[in-house]
Amino acid sequence: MSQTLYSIRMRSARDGRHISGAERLVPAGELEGLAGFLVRRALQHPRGAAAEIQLTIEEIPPGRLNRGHLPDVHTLRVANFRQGRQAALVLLERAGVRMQAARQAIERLAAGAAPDGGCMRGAMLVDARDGHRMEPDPARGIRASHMDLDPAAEEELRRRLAPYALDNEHVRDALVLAAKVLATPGLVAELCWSDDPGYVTGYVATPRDGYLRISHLKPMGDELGGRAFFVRPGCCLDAVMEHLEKSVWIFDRVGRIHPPMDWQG
Ligand code: WAQ
Ligand code: MG
Repeated sequence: MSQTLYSIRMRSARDGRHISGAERLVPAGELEGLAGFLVRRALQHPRGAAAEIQLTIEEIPPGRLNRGHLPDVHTLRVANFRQGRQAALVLLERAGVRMQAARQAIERLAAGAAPDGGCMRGAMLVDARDGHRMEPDPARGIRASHMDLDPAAEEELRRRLAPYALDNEHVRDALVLAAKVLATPGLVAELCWSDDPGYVTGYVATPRDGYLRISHLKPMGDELGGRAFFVRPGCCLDAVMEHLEKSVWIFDRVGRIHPPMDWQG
């Protein structure tokens, strides 16, 4: 892909409350159609129609493009969100996050990690050893940005996800985001569950195990969700934030999609 790419990002809100965000990297010819699609997505969101919608479009200098691969996908079936959070704890600890730091992050997301008790617009940055939060703005958090799938990889991903009924926007977007997190030096794991009240599946992503879906990480109807990026202690915070928000990544290879299995806690 040698043509110039543009970053297009959408962010929507109502009364200052974050509703949704999305972003892609596309050639100029796709910007107009995609802008319409993203606006429609903001207006028809399950968390409510947006009152304010921001679109940002910027050209990407070709020299800034990095290429990478998506993680392998595993699906762990749990009986309920409590068991799911227990599973997340175990998986995070396995990735090098101290038990207490993992537990605290889960509790913060469950309680609403923003200062007003709602969802943050981005992610918490959490020290993997002592659990302290490092993002400069606890309402905004850190937003992973400037990443997308190569068109051929997107087609391949959709083909591989479809037999498991996983070919939806939540999964595709989250996989791309997790891939960028895993490509960020200094991050040891990510924890995520959605803020969409009807979407209860979340995940833990780690460099070694890949993208580990957990069938329930919150109760149905809950509007609180969020993300925690766990940082290796002593690592350079500025470089981590710069990489997550500014470096440009196209993922052109797809990982394996494993059949679901029951969590054996
Ligand atoms: N960077 C950092 N944090 C973000 C970003 C971003 N680009 N986008 C969203 N967040 C944070 C923010 O706090 C949201 O409230 C929270 O994550 C959830 O975002 O395999 O849909 O877009 O079945 O609601 C995961 C499971 C779905 C997918 C996640 O997240 C699967 C999802 P949402
Ligand atoms: Mg959402």
